[in-house]
Amino acid sequence: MKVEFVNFDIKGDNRGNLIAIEQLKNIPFEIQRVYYIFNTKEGVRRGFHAHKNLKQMAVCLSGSCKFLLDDGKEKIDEVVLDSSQKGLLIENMVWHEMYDFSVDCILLVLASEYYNENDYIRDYNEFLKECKNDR
Ligand code: T46
Repeated sequence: MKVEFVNFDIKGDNRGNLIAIEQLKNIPFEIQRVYYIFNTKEGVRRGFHAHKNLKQMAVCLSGSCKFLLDDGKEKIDEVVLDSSQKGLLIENMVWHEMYDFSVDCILLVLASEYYNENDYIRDYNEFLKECKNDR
């Protein structure tokens, strides 16, 4: 599985930095929803699901966290997100878990669809079955 990062251009000057995020420009989908995860307690692991259709871009605006990514064929245990200049693309049908959140972590997520619980696959065996059906 290819881990796809997008590097955002910094519009920096002597006052500091600015990054602009634009749908279908540096984000490869139309953005319907934005959410962010912060104040995550020590030792917490989140996620444990895949999405049937949703595509997402995760950006760690502050601090750091790690992702586990699994496309049903290959599992990558540790993808580190520790830069506000870098987005991690999470395609649909990728099982993901997030862990090792630093206390100051603010994880911004841009999503291609509105929130829809029916889009979640929360059972790992069901996820593997769906992956096989897709092939
Ligand atoms: C994902 C990873 C990276 C809403 O009401 N609206 C929303 O847009 C979202 C994302 C969540 N919620 C509610 C549903 C739960 O009651 O917020 C609560 C926490 O959501 P969840 O347990 O799904 O959080 P994570 O961290 O396990 O997963 C989230 C996203 O839900 C998911 O799509 O890919 O972050």
